[in-house]
Amino acid sequence: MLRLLGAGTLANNDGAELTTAMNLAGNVRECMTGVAYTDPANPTHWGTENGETTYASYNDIDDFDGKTFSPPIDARRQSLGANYSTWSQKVKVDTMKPYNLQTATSHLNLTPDLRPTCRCTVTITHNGHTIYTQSWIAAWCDPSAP
Ligand SMILES: [Ca+2]
Repeated sequence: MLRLLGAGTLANNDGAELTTAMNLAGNVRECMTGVAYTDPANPTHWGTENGETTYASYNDIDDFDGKTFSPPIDARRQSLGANYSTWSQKVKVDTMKPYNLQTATSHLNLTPDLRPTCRCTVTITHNGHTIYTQSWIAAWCDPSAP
């Protein structure tokens, strides 16, 4: 009986850990949903631009590439603080071929119309172990199109 209860407790702990990880991934996805596809002032540049020194100042998707948030952030880009110090959110942004979303390609310093799709991936780790990974596709939209 004790063995059964112990197994149930372990399963509950694993479930709670996965739920937390899924929510932390959702936080990053929500952060990145509200920003531009490319930097409005410098659309051919990949990564953070001059002056974008904190995640609060990131204003386009590729600003998040390669960044790790630990402690993690919420959807409003606020740190979740010491209670989550053993968790991290790691972000990767890849340019994908628009006619084959399974294939990554170099973003070079192309304008967004020449690299119109990217895959955003957030990996959640807890105590150094990967718990959850989520990916989604973001696409550029020509603002001059009718
Ligand atoms: Ca930027």
